[in-house]
Amino acid sequence: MKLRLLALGFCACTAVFAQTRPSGELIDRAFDKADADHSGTVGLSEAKKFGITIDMFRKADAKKNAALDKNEFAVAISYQFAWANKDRDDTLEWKEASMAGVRSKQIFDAADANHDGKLDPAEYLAALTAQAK
Ligand SMILES: [Ca+2]
Ligand SMILES: [Ca+2]
Ligand SMILES: [Ca+2]
Repeated sequence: MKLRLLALGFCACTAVFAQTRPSGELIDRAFDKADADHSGTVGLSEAKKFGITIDMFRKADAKKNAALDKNEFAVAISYQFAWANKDRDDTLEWKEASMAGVRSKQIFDAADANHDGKLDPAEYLAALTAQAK
């Protein structure tokens, strides 16, 4: 019985995790948009256009080859989210999101899928993807 409860608790956790963390599909879509020249990596100018700051780019560029592969790209996004999330509440309000590269309140509102006035990591990535050319 105790074990079953434990398993239930674990399932609830992973469900929340899956809901708020960007899915692989969301990352794929964002990466494809950010990699404007389809080179398979996101360079610094591509990252800047996507709204990733130089600092976050450098932090995430583990191989130090001035390009982000898909994993590094996801890391850069999560660094930027954590950096902008000054009150550490796991979501970005408009002021925080605007520091994290979300360019307009319209984009912010459109990406706020559950209409709570804040962006969770998945909504944040959706906002960056939506505004990318
Ligand atoms: Ca590229
Ligand atoms: Ca916050
Ligand atoms: Ca939201």
